[in-house]
Amino acid sequence: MLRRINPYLAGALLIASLASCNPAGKKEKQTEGFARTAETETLLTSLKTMHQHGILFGHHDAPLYGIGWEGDEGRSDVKSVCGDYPAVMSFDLGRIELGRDQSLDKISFEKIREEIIAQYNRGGMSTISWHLDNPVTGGDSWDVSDTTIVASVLPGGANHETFLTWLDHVANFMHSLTTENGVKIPILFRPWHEHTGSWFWWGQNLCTAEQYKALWRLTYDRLCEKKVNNLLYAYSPGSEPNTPEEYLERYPGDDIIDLIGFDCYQFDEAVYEADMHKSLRLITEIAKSHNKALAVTETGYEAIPDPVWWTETLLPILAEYPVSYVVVWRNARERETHYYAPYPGQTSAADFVKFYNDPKTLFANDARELNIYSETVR
Ligand code: BMA
Repeated sequence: MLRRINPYLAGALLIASLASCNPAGKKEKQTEGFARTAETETLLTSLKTMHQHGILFGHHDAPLYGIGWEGDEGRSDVKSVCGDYPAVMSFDLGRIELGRDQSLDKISFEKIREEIIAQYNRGGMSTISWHLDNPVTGGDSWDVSDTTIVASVLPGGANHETFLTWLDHVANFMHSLTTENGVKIPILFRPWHEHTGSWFWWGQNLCTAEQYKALWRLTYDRLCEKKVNNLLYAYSPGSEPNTPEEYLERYPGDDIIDLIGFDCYQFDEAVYEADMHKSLRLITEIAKSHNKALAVTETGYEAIPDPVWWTETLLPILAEYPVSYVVVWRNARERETHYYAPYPGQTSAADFVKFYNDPKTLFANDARELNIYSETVR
């Protein structure tokens, strides 16, 4: 937890954030007069320098539901345990592409929009993933019955036009994320994740590297064309890559990607620790040479059976690297053991309070204190 900001550090950060907003810094993302909002650029600077303060803690679907509850106003399992909201909230847009009102996890997109606005107003940030349906079979993201899906949505493919309408639903949602004063809320968008495995229709064995990169380019270009100017973009493979070459094999390009990360879950502790260190070493090196922010975009230990997992497994690993944030996955109210954050009375709850009290971890109040969207204050 951050208790106070070092004034020397604050000065250095101010200079860093001003530098990032000069025209040269912005040039990367300018496509014919189109530029991202100043708050979005500042959030990127904040993420790049966040490790000097600590690690933002995040939880997927945090304010929407938890163990034994759904839709309660102002509630989050993390907050019930430690008294503060996560600094990062992760949400998913799966099924928005179909024009539906509810996500694949049966949450209304209107509610997600409200919670993203609330999270911004309390000084925290939001990231969005997209478990979209399979556009050919009508199955879900995990329908890997066909290896021609990615090719079919690219220019010239049979489903290209339909897919553009899917991207437009995403664009409309991103545009709708504005405060009552009309401020566009910056979002870290994380589509096409875990592609180094083969469980999603955009995965490793389901398309070529060129097709995967073209899918990213199409996504990015369409959203730019629709003037979506409040997005940062995250590249988020699994922990499969062992070398920089493997990690970058399907990397869409420095002009698209702002933050690099990976998804990695604990099953066996020794394997988890080895994979986390390997992947963190890799992205630390790549983030430095490519000037990107870095994060652990998804992690966790399902049902957290280890009472000291937070302070004896997760935190010691993260503390060795310049990580901006870490997100643990959702506390599903509909799948009994599918939860990744503690709730009151859960085995690891006391250890989570210790984790929260550690100066290295940052929650929503810390994010507000750090003013992650405002260069003048930073
Ligand atoms: C997965 C699981 C699914 C869920 C999906 C999107 O990892 O939690 O139950 O539908 O994420 O949130």
